[in-house]
Amino acid sequence: MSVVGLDIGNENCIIAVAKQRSIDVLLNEESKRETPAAVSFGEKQRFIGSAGAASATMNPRSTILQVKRLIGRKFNEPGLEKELKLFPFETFESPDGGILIRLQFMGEVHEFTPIQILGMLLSHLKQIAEKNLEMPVSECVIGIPSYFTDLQRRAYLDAATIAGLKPLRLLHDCTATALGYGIYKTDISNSSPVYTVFVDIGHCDTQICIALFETGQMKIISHAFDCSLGGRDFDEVLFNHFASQFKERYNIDVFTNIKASVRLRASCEKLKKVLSANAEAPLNIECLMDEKDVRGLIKREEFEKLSSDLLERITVPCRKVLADSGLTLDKINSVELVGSGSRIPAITRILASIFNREPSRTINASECVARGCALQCAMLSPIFRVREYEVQDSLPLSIGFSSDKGPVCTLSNGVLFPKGHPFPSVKILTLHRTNMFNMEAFYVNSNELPSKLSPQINTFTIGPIQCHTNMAKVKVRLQLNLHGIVKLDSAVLIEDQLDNSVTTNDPHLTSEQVEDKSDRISSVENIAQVSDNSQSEPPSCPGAGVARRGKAVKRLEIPISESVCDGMKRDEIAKAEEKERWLMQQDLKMEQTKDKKNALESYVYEMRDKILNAYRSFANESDREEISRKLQQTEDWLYEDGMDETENVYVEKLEDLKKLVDPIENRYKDEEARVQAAKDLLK
Ligand code: ATP
Ligand code: K
Ligand code: MG
Repeated sequence: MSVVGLDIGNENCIIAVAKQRSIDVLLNEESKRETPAAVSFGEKQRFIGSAGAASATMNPRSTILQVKRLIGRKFNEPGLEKELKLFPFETFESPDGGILIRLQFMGEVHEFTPIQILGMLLSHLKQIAEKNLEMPVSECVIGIPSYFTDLQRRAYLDAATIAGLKPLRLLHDCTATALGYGIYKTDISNSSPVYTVFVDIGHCDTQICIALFETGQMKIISHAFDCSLGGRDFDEVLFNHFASQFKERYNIDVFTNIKASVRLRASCEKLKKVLSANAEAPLNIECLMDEKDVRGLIKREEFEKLSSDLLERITVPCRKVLADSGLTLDKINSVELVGSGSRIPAITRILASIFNREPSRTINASECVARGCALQCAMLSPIFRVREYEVQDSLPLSIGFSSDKGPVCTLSNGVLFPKGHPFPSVKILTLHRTNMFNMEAFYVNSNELPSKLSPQINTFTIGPIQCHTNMAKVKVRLQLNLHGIVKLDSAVLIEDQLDNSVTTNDPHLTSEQVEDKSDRISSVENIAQVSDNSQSEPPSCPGAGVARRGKAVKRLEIPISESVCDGMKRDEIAKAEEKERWLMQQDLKMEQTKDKKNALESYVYEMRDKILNAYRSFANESDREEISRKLQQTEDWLYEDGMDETENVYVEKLEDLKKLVDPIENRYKDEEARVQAAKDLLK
């Protein structure tokens, strides 16, 4: 069993693995630690990761980048249109209002959901890990942005299923970073708690959290974010600057040309990186558009002036995370800066002024999320022993419950899990119901939600209820699980035949009102940090009755069902899995074909040399001529008609050549062996 942590970035993905004594980052097929989050569809196969990024400029319309941005989002969401315009690939609305990506693949039009594309990326990372570790990989922990909604979290799990992965936890990026930081920090004494701010600026977003470290544990105090502020936005500033400049200077409109836009954006990103280390940076692109070469230059100062709005925006989540934590600045022990988007020097300056101290860069800025995830995976995995260390996350978005009769009376106004609530956690609600009913989970403050996503989470149906008295209680067990997903664990009917305390004969008094009177506080049991199996209540098993003998209390499991808004249905997932298997098969076939073609090519080169040198004396002139001619023929064929053949054709060609060469090769080898034997004798 493997213990793997995955950081799926909008730009780069990292795979970390927990070993006995360390957390290692795995290298991809190009021996790189970062794998681009790119899925490209070629004429005959897909190219994913490094190979995918390599075809991004050649094949922009069939190369999907930043798919993470599209997960769980609605096509008509406010603000999304602007974002979709930045992508060179085609998107449109799916029948259920989601996003579909349409592209050209193997000479046909294909449509994929963002979840499917994410599944492909995950599957590629899985393959890299399996190759490295030489064993199957399925258990993992995957980093997610803290602002992800329930739907987006479920989408990640679906993508993982499609890829054949089993996430033990979806872990907030910042929490992963904080965990990796805290567990190795040995200077945390019993007496003084340590508060650290983690700022992660990635390609598309900014996430911030404040963590409290004490001996043997870490608690996240608050999360804040700007879900559309990252390195990409700084690239865009440069892109707009140069595109406008080139319009005037060269009379070309890059905005209207997909390929030119892709190339200019890529150059602007490089330029931005150069500006992080230099006071000015040049831009040169050959033949950008209308066969014109372009040149430009920008000073760091000017870049900072152009990005002043973006820089100002970074202060907003910083202030929020502090306000939500209830801490004053003097309580903060350090500010840790991670995410490669944070390498812009002006960002450090801004953060220093807000937090009143120089941010530190003691953590590996690009690998910390994956490393933290691998560590969490090790902690959750039964096969691994990790030092006792408690991790408690904080809910970033308030979750409420309502039932058919309006908000469920809990803390206030239907909020069951308020923002900042520790999780995982379980709550048991006691409701006075005698008939089947629905409960709905929703995000309470839609203004907390990124880009005004739908506040709906899902609907639970509880019932039918076979109730014999009018004083029955229904105990509903709700869980905010390790992934931050809301689950209805079970519903139990409790008929207490002796207890008359909640009896009411007033037919106008509804059960909700009864509950209001008697259960306002006591009806919500808070069970923080409960693992799944530590509860005494039996797992839900529809219809199964549990009667406690000797007591006049009857407990009966009530059937429950859940309908998730806009989630993938089981058969849709199965279909996607099948498609993914087919695509993998296709890729594999092409890879094997390439291998066979390469084998033939190298054989030709090797034998051409050998036949003139090593094998020369083992073949007569006419054989040599015949073989040389055949080798030349094959080489010519490889560059012309044989450029793009099937696997079998290459195998057959190689066999044909071998038939000619093998007898000679065998004579040579026999002679070699004889010589060696003679040498051995003389020793
Ligand atoms: P996200 O967290 O948004 O999903 P990600 O994890 O892939 O994305 P990172 O790898 O943390 O993002 O950061 C990528 C961003 O960092 C890109 O915008 C890239 O241009 C930027 N970047 C990388 N190196 C530098 C540098 N030296 N100076 C400025 N920006 C940089
Ligand atoms: K990353
Ligand atoms: Mg990131």
